[in-house]
Amino acid sequence: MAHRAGYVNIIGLPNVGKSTLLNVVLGEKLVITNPKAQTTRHRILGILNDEDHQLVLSDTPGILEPQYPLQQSMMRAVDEALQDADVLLIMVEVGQDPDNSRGLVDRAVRFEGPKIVLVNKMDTADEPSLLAALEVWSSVFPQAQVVPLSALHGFNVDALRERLKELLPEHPPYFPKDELSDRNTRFFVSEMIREKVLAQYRQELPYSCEVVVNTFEVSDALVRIQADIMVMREGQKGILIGKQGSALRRLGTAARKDIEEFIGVKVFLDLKVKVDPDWRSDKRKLKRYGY
Ligand SMILES: Nc1nc2c(ncn2[C@@H]2O[C@H](COP(=O)(O)OP(=O)(O)OP(=O)(O)O)[C@@H](O)[C@H]2O)c(=O)[nH]1
Ligand SMILES: [Mg+2]
Repeated sequence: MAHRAGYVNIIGLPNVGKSTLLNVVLGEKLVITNPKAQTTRHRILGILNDEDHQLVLSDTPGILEPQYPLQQSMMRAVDEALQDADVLLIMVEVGQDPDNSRGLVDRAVRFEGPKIVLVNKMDTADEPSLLAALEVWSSVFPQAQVVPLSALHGFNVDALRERLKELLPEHPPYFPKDELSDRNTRFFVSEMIREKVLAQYRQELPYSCEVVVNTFEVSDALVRIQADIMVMREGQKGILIGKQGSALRRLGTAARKDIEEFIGVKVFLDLKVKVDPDWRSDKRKLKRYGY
């Protein structure tokens, strides 16, 4: 059998379940997910390999109207994913109104290759609203297959994975067959720390944070990691650290456990909080942080 390989890129509004889908298709918790919108800030590849297939899935940031340079970079990541997709997965959630999804619809209609609309979170809807959603999205994208899905509960995921393999073009692998992502361990470590910031703090604080891993040293059966959490204001630094450092300690413990599980060795994690008022808008800094 000829080898099949290709890029399957997931786009959608914030918080519809794109990252959850990438993880469940891979069968591995690779990317971070959270009930807050704008969890994903980069395009991240997750690679599913078997003997005859290489499915290169792209997670992307949720589509929004950018307000500052970080968000502009996030939208560039989306537009890049539209350029190289072999198959486009357009993810929406039950109850989403196409009229309030212009950024998504306008981008997706221009894509000429095979596309599938995934109506996610079907577990939250009754049958009439699910049927109505399928009908609405079929009229927006008459060329696309429209399928209901629950990424969280795995409903329809196996069928989707098999369908995607069929849609892949004949092509040799793009990446070594033992690779799971284009991103390195440091990247995933910084994301795991950021996930705990999203989980532990409210309102705009997570949106003002960036995590930078400065050192990652392997010594015997231990990895020593030093990372900075960047915030935009002094007040945010105080909140992040908490009374006598209690909040930061809780964050560090939670992040360390996830990192240990991810890399499979004991971790010593040293977190520092720094104030940098303009990291989200300074193009040079954004570049340094990988945006
Ligand atoms: N009920 C239900 N919740 C889901 C489903 N899929 C994802 N979620 C939840 O929706 C929230 C957002 O999921 P994410 O995967 O982070 O969404 P995203 O589209 O990647 O979000 P951004 O990165 O912010 O654009 C999380 O709380 C998920 O657990 C689903 O099928 N059903
Ligand atoms: Mg995401």
